[in-house]
Amino acid sequence: MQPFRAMLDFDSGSLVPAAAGFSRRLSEMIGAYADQEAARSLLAHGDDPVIYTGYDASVPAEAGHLTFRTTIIMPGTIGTEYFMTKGHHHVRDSAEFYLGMSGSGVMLMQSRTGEFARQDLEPRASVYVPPGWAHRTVNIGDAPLVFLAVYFGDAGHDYDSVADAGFGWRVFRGADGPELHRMNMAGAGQSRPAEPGADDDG
Ligand code: S6P
Ligand code: ZN
Repeated sequence: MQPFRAMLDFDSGSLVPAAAGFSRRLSEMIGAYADQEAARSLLAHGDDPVIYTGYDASVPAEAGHLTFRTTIIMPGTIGTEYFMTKGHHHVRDSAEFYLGMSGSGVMLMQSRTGEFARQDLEPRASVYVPPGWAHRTVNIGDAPLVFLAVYFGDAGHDYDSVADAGFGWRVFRGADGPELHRMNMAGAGQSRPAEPGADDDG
């Protein structure tokens, strides 16, 4: 292939040229949210909101390449839990680089041995996700959260491990703003508020 350049719009998240766009609705990730009743009630009323969209760069999904994509997470909540990505491990444990472009968010990260970390994602903030850390991004603002992710072409995405085990922490809208809750993994709806530091264990 030939060298190329692509233009990023930091406000809209557009990537030009892009190979493809993607979008994820609530119905495609209903199990991700703690308040299953709220999620099912929305769908039952014919409301299946787009939670996030994005654009993929034209890079082969092959070893040796660095691919990249933008994501735009809409503002909103399911119950009181903020809109977020499904979250994944990479099939081949490998690092990833995130860059905040606009909006205000939080990255939740969890290692294969159960350690937890979170980092705020905002314009000009870069976040490094080490190999073996599952990651999920949450929009805690009132505007779309836009960011860039750069990862290995052959990294692959494993969504099942996250869907099966869940994330140990969730972010809810509280009376005074976002609250990070440690989840009781035995019951998805149970939680207790907590305010761990960025590198506290879960
Ligand atoms: C790719 C990177 C992001 C996410 C995107 C959507 O490795 O982590 O581009 O793919 O934010 O999230 P998810 O969990 O649905 O892939
Ligand atoms: Zn990733």
